[in-house]
Amino acid sequence: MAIWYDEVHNDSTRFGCKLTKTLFVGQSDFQKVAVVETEALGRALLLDDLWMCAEGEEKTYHELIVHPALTTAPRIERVLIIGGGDGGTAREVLRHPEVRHVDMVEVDGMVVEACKEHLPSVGTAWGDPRLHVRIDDGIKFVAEATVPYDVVIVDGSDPVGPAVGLFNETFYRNCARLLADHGVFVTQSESPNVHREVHLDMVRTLGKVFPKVHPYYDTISIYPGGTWSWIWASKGTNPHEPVLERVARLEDVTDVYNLEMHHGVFAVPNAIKRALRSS
Ligand code: SPD
Repeated sequence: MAIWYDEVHNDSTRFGCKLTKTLFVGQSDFQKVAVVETEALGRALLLDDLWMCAEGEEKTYHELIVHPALTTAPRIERVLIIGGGDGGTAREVLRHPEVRHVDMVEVDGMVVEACKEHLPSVGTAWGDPRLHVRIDDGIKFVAEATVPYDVVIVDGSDPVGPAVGLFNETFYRNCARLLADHGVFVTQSESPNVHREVHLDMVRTLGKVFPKVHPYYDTISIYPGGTWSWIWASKGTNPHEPVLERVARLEDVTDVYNLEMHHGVFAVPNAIKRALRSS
C-alpha cells in the first residue's frame, strides 16, 4: 500500500506527496527532523512535519531568497545567513565570485548533518572555504555580533518552534544594526494567501525598521497555498537596479532567476497593496 505524507495547512487544505522511502527521522533539541524520498519531487526535508524543501522544486525558493539581494547590494563581500540548514541558500550565495566570507548560523546541528548525508544535491557548497557554518542561536548571534555584513538573509522555517523569534521587531532591528549602510536584508515571509496576516505583519514591522521594504512572490507547490513570499529591505539601496553583470553571469546556472524574473517577482497583488495601504 502506498504511503503518503500530507502537511495539513488548516481545516480544509493539505499538501501531500507519495513517499518511496524514509531516509532519516530524528528528534533534536528543537524539532523533529526527517528526510524522505518522494515519488514526484525526489528527496525532501521536513521539520516538525512541515515540508521545507524538495529536490524537484527547491530552486525557486533558494534562487529567489538569494539573488534579488545579491544582485542589488552594491558590495557583497560579507554575507550572513540565519538558518538555511539544508545548504541551498549558501549554495546560491556562493555562486557570486565577489562573495568573500559567508557566516551561516543554524540553530539545529541535526538539520545540517541530516542534509549533508541524505540531501547532498541541495547543499553542494559545504566544502567551499568561504563558508563558515556555526551551530548556534541566530537570534542571539544578531543581538551580539558587531562586524557588519553587506547582505543578511533569514532562511528560517515557519513561525512556530525554534523559528518564532525570527518574526519580530527586535530581531529585525538587530539585523538592521548589523547591516552595512548600503546593505540588503531579505527574509522568507510565508504564504501571502494562507498566512496573509503573518505576511502583512512582517511587511508592516519591517517598514518600521527599514526605509525601503519590498515584498516579492513566486510559486512553490509544496508550501501552503502554492504561492510563497520573501521581503527585500534596505536603508536606501534600490531593488530595481540590479548589477547587470552579476545577473547575466547567473543565467547559465540558475533554473528560475533572470533579469525579467527579478523585476517581475516584485509585482504586488492588489489585495495585498490595499491591505498595506489601509494599515
Ligand atoms: N512552510 C515552509 C517554509 C520554509 C521556509 N524555509 C525553507 C528552508 C529552505 N532552505
